[in-house]
Amino acid sequence: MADIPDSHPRKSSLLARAKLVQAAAEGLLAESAMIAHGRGEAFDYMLGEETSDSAKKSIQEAAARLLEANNPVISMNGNSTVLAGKHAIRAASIIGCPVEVNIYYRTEERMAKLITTLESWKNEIAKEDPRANRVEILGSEADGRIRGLKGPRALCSSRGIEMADVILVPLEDGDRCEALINQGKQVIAVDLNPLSRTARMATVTIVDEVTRAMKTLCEILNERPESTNWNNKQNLREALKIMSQASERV
Ligand code: PTJ
Repeated sequence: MADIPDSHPRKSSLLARAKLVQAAAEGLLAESAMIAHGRGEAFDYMLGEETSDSAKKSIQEAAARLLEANNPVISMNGNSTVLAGKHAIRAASIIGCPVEVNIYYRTEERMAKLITTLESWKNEIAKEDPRANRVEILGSEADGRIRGLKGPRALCSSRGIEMADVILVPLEDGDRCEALINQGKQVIAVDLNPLSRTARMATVTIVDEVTRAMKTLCEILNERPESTNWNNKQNLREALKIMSQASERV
């Protein structure tokens, strides 16, 4: 990994890029992963590359809903696994839920590599926190279906996404988010673009960079918050307001 001094103002952004470049070379990512990440970076610039107060509130709501759920699950794709896979396992250890690898551009090779990566991080984390031993990494048995979708995008685990009532899906696509909502599930999305279809369709949208959001989620889960009467439109408007105030930083 690149040797970047701590004083470099763009250190975390450069480290994230280096991780993605390495993961792409190892075959973990979709071909368009970098395009998606670049779009995210542009929105993050507008946010000042920090977790806003309104994003913190959405993370609190997400934590509460995951803790109150009967069958919660954390769904991970290529980018989110590489950037925040360890935090996902830590969060799942606290919630007591599985992590499911579920990717948009599905190949059996990528599925296997992502599952192996998460399994090895799980074993590492379990040395400090034995609760991680109980976190199941699902995805290899595609024995469930997301109704309303066709082809490989509909595949999921019957013990994960198919039976879940609350799903945390970082970097989801709009169609799948809509299909999950249509099945009466609560979808918690992490998406830096507050105008994406996913952001607008989700029950709770965390407009924040996935690494920061998942780290903050782990901290907030330990505070055991309670859910509220959440207004997601208002939440998205607050994110857009922060972005529109970026002109004040010029
Ligand atoms: O691993 P796969 O096969 O599931 O494919 C993953 C990608 C990301 C390539 C696929 O899901 C995709 O094409 O995604 P989109 O439709 O480009 O959407 C990605 C969304 O995530 C965009 O709205 C971005 O703004 C947002 N985004 C990108 N990077 C980050 C992010 N949001 C939070 N944190 C990020 N680091």
